[in-house]
Amino acid sequence: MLGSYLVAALASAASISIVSCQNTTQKFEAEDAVLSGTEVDTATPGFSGTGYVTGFDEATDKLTFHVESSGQALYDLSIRYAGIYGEKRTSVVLNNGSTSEVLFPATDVFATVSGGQVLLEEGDNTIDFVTNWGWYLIDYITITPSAPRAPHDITSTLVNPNANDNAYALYTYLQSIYGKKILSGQQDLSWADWITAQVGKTPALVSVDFIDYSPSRVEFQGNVSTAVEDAITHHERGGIVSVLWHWNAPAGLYNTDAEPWWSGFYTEATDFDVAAALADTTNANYTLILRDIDAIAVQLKRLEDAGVPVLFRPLHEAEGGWFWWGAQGAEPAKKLYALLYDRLTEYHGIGNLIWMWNSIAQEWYPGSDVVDVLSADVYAQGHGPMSTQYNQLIDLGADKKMIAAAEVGSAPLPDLLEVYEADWLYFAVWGDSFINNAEWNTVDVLKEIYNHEYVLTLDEIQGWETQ
Ligand SMILES: *[C@@H]1O[C@H](CO)[C@@H](O)[C@H](O)[C@H]1NC(C)=O
Ligand SMILES: *[C@@H]1O[C@H](CO)[C@@H](O)[C@H](O)[C@H]1NC(C)=O
Ligand SMILES: *[C@@H]1O[C@H](CO)[C@@H](O)[C@H](O)[C@H]1NC(C)=O
Ligand SMILES: *[C@@H]1O[C@H](CO)[C@@H](O)[C@H](O)[C@H]1NC(C)=O
Ligand SMILES: [Ca+2]
Repeated sequence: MLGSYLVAALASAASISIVSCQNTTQKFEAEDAVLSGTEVDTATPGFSGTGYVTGFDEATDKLTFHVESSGQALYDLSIRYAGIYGEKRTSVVLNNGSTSEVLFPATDVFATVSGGQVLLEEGDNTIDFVTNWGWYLIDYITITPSAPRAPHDITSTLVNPNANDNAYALYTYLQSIYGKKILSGQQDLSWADWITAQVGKTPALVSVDFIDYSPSRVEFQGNVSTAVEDAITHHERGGIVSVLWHWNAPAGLYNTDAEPWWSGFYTEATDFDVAAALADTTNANYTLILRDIDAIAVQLKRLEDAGVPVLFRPLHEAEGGWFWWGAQGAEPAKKLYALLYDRLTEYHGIGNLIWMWNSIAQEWYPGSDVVDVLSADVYAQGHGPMSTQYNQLIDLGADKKMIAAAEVGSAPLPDLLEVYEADWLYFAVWGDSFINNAEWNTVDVLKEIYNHEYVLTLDEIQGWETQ
């Protein structure tokens, strides 16, 4: 997570193909829709109808389509747009409620992207496109009734041939609930305990951050991380544990007032070049990468020795580029992941990990032989089902990998998850300024979610190791 990328719903949107015996696709021209702060234009050729809509420059500028449905039903939304000013994002708001974000890749001409799915109610519905990054052209949208989701086809084995029994116990349990329930989750034990106090239920899953075990932080700070102890605490009360790692760069921290040492996981706070460091194994910076991985191995080993299986999510949000491990593009990020995987599983022989990947784009994917669970971090307000990202991850993993909402700003509403068949394995809300911020989650909504029959809480998963 963190600050400036509240819109970290990274996606390379793939176009959908509509296969149907009868053509039930309905098309709506943007120039015939309701404009608010936006305008019709015709300067860029290749549009359908009499023009397209542009002028998304103020935050509240929008385009509203009115769409009728004969009953409540799920539809695939497709958007014809042009990204002539580069890659952009739009916010799609359904019936003034749930908001999703759609990435518009840069294009020279009009092109089609999937806008995910929309659940239309009987009668009139509104689909708004609101500025977000702005500076795109919208030609038309189509909606097509969604086909039912095919059954999942999840791989029964973990990628590490030496995965231990604890990792398998967790993986087997996760498969048993996948598509039937969602695990509630929270970043940081202290915020999980805050939920217990506010909501009266405790998250099933707690994610901890190994940030403060990064050697380049340890050398600066006087305090000691308690992430391992926190994970063990949650495990001992019957919970499920995930680990992420805001890896402070091994070297090259600017450590200025603007970019202090503790921001050293951000691309903008270090000149550490991951591509150069990985280019040659005799490089001093390659050695520093190994030093850091070995420091993390010590902590993971403590969890392994304590019998704690871990949903391990390293190099998160790589494709965003805002962390140094993603700053040089897909190839170095994948190479670093491969090194991390080999070093931890083979050199250190760590067997308690379920390996998670946390980017959506195909070109960033390290491969199905080194990833057990796919995930995305989605910061969008409104408690929506995040079905765009879910469907993209289904495509990425050919539906053979379970899919988690590893970081969210707003916890998803279970009724929407069920009707969208967005079968996220778990959701984990980020900590300070998200879980405790009514713009993202009111306590009342959290109570509704945590008490919902579809959502598993700590009390409901007791004994999962032996199920
Ligand atoms: C189906 O309808 C849509 C919208 O009217 C149109 O764009 C598309 O070309 C049609 N497809 C076929 C196969 O007729
Ligand atoms: C959405 O809000 C607008 C005003 O902000 C209102 O005119 C419209 O009727 C609302 N639409 C729905 C579907 O509630
Ligand atoms: C560790 O130190 C940093 C910086 O000195 C501080 O921001 C952070 O809150 C400390 N963490 C804990 C767990 O005490
Ligand atoms: C290692 O990285 C640091 C920080 O970016 C850089 O200053 C140094 O030149 C690099 N060393 C080598 C041998 O490339
Ligand atoms: Ca048009």
